[in-house]
Amino acid sequence: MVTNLPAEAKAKWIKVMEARTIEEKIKALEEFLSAVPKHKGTENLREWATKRLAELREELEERKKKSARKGVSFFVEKEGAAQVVLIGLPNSGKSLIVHKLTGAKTRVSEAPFTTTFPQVGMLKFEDVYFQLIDTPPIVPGGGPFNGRVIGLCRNADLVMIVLDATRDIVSDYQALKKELESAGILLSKPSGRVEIERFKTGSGGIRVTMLGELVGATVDDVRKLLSSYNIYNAHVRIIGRVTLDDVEYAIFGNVQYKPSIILVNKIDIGDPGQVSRLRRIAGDARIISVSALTGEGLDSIGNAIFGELEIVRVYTKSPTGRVSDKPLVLKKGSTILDVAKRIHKDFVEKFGYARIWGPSAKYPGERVGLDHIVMDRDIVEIHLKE
Ligand SMILES: Nc1nc2c(ncn2[C@@H]2O[C@H](COP(=O)(O)OP(=O)(O)O)[C@@H](O)[C@H]2O)c(=O)[nH]1
Ligand SMILES: [Mg+2]
Repeated sequence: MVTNLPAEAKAKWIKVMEARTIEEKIKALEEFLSAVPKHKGTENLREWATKRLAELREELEERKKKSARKGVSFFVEKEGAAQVVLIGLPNSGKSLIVHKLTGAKTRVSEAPFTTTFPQVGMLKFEDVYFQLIDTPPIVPGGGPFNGRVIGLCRNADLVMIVLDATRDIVSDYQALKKELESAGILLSKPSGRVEIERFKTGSGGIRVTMLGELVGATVDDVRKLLSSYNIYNAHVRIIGRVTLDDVEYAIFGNVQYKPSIILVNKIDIGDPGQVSRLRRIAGDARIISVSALTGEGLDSIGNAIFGELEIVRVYTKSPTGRVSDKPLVLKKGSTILDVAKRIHKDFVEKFGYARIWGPSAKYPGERVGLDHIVMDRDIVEIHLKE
């Protein structure tokens, strides 16, 4: 159901979009929320806006503390091939898992809420590193760290959900999933996606590119919806199957898909029989049974992360022959153009041709252009124009 917001609320949302500082954003969001009428159609939106407000307030607190040098920041700068955030209820074993996988000195304890700050470690997988982040617990329905931990998830490349096999893993998983979803983080791939690129100036109007289909709505409906939010110049991309609701959510920018992996921990003492029940409700999420205590199952985590991230490794080779031993890590579907950009900003302009060895090459040393799609373990040699 489209939210059917009154013009007043839409005008307030425009203020939210225009807010520059975090303080302005908080104030604008508060005013927006009070202008949103309470009915079934706005329920998700109100819940999302309330959570976003809580996150922003916590972030503001965080910044104040930081500037007063009283505390450590929750934000973690990305390092390595990907950032993976481990989340879970208190005592599920997050800290012990991160310690076992990375050697990081996390705080492990029987007492809940032992971890109060993100703790970072690097997990080596073949020739790449993943950054793992141990976090304070999430408490479904409301806990002191929920907002900030969810903020970490928003920024991460992958979320690892740690469940405790001595508890009811199905209901714990559902509770965590709900907590993330109501904050706009989806764990299952949506059937479609909307991208809205707004232009502040110019008079290009609303351009809609269809890379999929609009279900139960027309392009004209999209235009009308956007103009009701005072958006008159924008490029909208419809990817996959998309409803008018999805377009409205894209205006709010509030839903985002995150790849995830489920770890069923404490399998040494828990009930392994529950895993098949979890599998039935967890869609296509990958589930790994582990014991942080005995080490069982931990070996397969690196490979699972790699597979879930849909990344490829490409090794560059100089025309004189040396192949780099450190790969470039790129999204699946990347091309020679992306490789060239990564090596040097001038490489695209000066690009002549590339030679390629490995899985994507028809024959070793095949000569290819900028649009050639690379595959995992390719070796690429770029030749510049004379
Ligand atoms: N038997 C068993 N105990 C575990 C396992 N993983 C963690 N624990 C214990 O569970 C408690 C909580 O672990 P911790 O890593 O601090 O959990 P966190 O709160 O999620 O970070 C500690 O007493 C751990 O020793 C496991 O796989 N098996
Ligand atoms: Mg912990």
